[in-house]
Amino acid sequence: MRRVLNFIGGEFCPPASGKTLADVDPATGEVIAEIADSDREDVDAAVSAAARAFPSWRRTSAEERSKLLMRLADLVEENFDELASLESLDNGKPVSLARRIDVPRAVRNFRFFATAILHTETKCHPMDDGSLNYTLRQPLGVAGLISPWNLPLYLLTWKIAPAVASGNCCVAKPSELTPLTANRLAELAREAGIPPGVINIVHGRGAGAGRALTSHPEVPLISFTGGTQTGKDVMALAGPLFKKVSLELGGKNPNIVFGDADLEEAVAGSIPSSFANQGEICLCGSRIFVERTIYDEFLRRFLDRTKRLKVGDPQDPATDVGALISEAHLEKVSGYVALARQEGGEVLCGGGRPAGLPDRLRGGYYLEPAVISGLACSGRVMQEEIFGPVVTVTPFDSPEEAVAQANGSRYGLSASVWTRDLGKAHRVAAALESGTVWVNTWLTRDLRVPFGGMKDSGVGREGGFDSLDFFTEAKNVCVKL
Ligand code: TXE
Repeated sequence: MRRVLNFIGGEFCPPASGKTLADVDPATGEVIAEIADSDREDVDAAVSAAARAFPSWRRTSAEERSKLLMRLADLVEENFDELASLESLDNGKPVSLARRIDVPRAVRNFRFFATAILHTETKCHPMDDGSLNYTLRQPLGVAGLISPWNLPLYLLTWKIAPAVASGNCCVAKPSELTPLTANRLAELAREAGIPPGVINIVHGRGAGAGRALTSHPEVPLISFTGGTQTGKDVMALAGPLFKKVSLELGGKNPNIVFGDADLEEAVAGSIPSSFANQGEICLCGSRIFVERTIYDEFLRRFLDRTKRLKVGDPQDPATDVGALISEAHLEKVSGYVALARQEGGEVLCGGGRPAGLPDRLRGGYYLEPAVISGLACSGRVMQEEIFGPVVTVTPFDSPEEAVAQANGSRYGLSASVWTRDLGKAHRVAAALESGTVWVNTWLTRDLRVPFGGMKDSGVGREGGFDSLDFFTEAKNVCVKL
């Protein structure tokens, strides 16, 4: 049985309490690892190690920090196959997806920020009397990084890379449901020669290690990705301590298909935006709105493709949809399919357990991708984040109606718009209440752009120089001449 220990000050160590949690393979329901169930004492030790490493790390030249992070990126790449298969094992996602998205993105995260810090600029504000104001951007100290289970290594490195590249040391708390790639990353960080204490990883539950980190007085900054409800708790704990906080929370994203869209492309693009990673991506377009003129034809083609998706063994390279993260989550997602029926919706396909799974997968958490129509936009199924392979389809008659339906949500993370009319695309994009709008695409990510949500989808923006701004403090120096 694998043992996942904390990584503090460059050493692997068990939690002070000796307590552990079971890590379960979602594909089979079997326990695959025993992980540290850390609490305040462990977080204190990790924060102390980070604080000890900080004075030297902040003085380390940007060139040297860059070199070390590039080495870490190379090591992640050299261990590509192992990391992809660990991610699939731990999360239940298809290994093909981990190979296509998760691991390559982890490599890019390190390379992107390792090189970005070599190209920073700062502002100077000269005054009429000749005095000069210039802005220093300086690291804050110990960054607290809390990441979820859906894109474990991808989102963990999205936080670690800019935090340490800009001169902070960090204490990261990965999700207790998916600790394996974080643990491997700790080994690789040591191998890359990242000095002890610069990257610390504490495993355990949100209520224990997560809250201890969020409320730690020596951690001036928290970057959190996870559920909206948890985000409220993080904000409530961090607020009175005046921490800098960035929250990437849930989504209930609209996917709007206009009658003049390239229908085949819109259908093909709507399949991954609905079901990639079992629908467990905060950016998934879980509410599809289709112009009535093409509604029937869109639905026919979309259902046809959905039914052809291969649900099953995440380690099989041919699998499109793997297992949901946990039994509790499967119950939650299935509960929404039942609720959709109660709310008067029609489940056009899926929503049940796939037939014909091999014996080995009997205990796993599988759900056939579900397409639901006939729901009111104000009902719970169309308002609450389901975070599974469940999508709703709703007709609309005008751009104004599409925008009103799309914006009729407390979330505002991302949106997709499919149309050949460029003017309409711009107008609709400007009117949508969401942090990202994709036109004729989904999940096309440029790491330089601001990324984050409006409304209940979060606070703050990360990505590119927004990340480097977040992980540094601006200091104005005024020189009287
Ligand atoms: O996430 P949590 P959960 C959504 C999705 C999902 C729901 C709950 O709808 O069904 O959130 O998922 C740590 N203080 N998303 O419960 O709890 C936790 O240990 C500090 C959307 O798994 O938000 C983990 O490391 N930390 C999302 C991380 O927070 C706490 C991705 C996220 O866990 C904590 C995941 C606390 N009080 C779920 N409680 C996205 N936007 O991508 C938990 N944690």
